[in-house]
Amino acid sequence: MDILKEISDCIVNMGKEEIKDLVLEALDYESLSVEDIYAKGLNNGMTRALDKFEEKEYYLPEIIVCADTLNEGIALLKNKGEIKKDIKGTVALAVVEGDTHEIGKNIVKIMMEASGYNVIDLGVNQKSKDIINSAIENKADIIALSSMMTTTMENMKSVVNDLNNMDLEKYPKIIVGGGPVSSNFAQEIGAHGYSENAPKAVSLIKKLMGR
Ligand code: B12
Repeated sequence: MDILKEISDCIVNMGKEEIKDLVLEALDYESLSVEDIYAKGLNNGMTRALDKFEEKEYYLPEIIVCADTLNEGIALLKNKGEIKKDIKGTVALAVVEGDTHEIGKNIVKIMMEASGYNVIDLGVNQKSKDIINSAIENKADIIALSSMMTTTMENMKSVVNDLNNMDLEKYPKIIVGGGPVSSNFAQEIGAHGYSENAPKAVSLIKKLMGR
């Protein structure tokens, strides 16, 4: 079988143990380029895995292992040269002020990076002004906010209001997520979107960015 197809299948099949040998075979025996291995092998596999999630064939635990497998492959390629990724956009990702729950935010980050977005991870317990300043500095297309507590989700509203009160040429779009957050809440505070989990967050930003 074509080695690039084998790499792509390995991501879809969560072959965390096998991916290293396949990528090394593609590099050392087949002398394929880093770009082809990334685009036609690794990235192709992750896109197929995310399609399976959309079709409800895969759930979050499978997607996390697929992304781990992808990252093992990417780590090997990084040692061999620059990967020319087609960066689809920049996302400034933060957990809002008062909240230090970071597991969900980290999964969202893995998924967005695996799908070709440049993620500026601002960390947890972030003040509105710091989130907005970093987003502007990094020319973010999207500000993605996470909160796991009813007591901190209100701080998402401050980010929306503070951003709207600024005089900018181009405004990043704001998306929100986390345990207590809902689509109604997102609408109420004037955010541009909500999703209940990380793979759907990727579809959401794709939609908001028109790609
Ligand atoms: C793990 C955990 C902790 C860990 C956090 C470890 C860490 N490094 O993150 C520790 C032990 C430190 C902790 C501390 C506290 N916790 Co706590 N914690 C939890 C727990 C058990 C799981 C949260 C979690 O990680 N879920 C798994 C992730 C994967 O899910 P997720 O975050 O929802 O993320 C997914 C989606 O929501 C979405 N998503 C997430 N973010 C975003 C962002 C965007 C933009 C999008 C689109 C999508 C998206 O995608 C993610 C992946 O699919 C929950 C209870 C529960 N079962 O939910 C309580 C819970 C959140 N904690 C709670 C509380 C009260 C606290 C403490 C105040 C406890 C205390 N008295 O000290 C402190 C708070 C500290 C602080 N200031 O933040 C309460 C909150 C109640 C409330 N008010 O709403 C909960 C609900 C427990 C409860 N039933 O009472 N906690």
